[in-house]
Amino acid sequence: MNHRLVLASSNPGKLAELGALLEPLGIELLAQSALGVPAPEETGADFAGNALLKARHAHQHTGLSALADDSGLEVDALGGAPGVYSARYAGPQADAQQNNLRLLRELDAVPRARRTARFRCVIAWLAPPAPAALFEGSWEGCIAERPQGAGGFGYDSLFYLPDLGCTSAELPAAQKNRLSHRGQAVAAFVHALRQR
Ligand code: ITT
Repeated sequence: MNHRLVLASSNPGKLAELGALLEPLGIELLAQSALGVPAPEETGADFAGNALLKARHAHQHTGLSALADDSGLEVDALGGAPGVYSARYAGPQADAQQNNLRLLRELDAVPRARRTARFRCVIAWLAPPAPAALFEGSWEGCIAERPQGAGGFGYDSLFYLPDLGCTSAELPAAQKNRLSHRGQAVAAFVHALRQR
């Protein structure tokens, strides 16, 4: 395959994972920041709305086909929070460590059996004149009582995978990419790209 896409993300963790998944397939990703595209305000009501908004914004600024990833963590005991607010759970300028601390605080009194959660990812692909297309993935786990592991980004050090006996921050990058919400959404996107 030989495709060039602007990647509508400013998150270095996502850029690294999407690059590792797509570049070996001959899909060249240009980070929107390298093309001077500012990050848009994420005003969508759900992951799909935000993914579409980001893809449209990057396409409008560059004229290139665009790919966007909107993702986040849904915790059952918190009614699905932080959800679309995952990146700014502890405030608009919060970093991953502050978000993780807030998550641990919110779950302080919640026992292990009720700490179930999932990562969700929606990828939007906009390559006019075709209509925008959406691809989804989700990854089940639970929230650990303390951080473990240094890989990945965001909430990975708290996302415990009972079947594997470790957090997603303890997985080699390639294994996380094979299993993750993002890896699943990318696989569906690649399948659709091959059909076009
Ligand atoms: P862009 O919008 O620029 O892509 P963002 O970080 O603002 O970057 P989102 O609004 O989609 O992106 O928020 C996603 C957040 O969800 C991210 O910042 C992490 O906190 C969390 N997240 C998503 N995927 C994750 C993963 O694979 N591992 C850990 N945390 C993840």
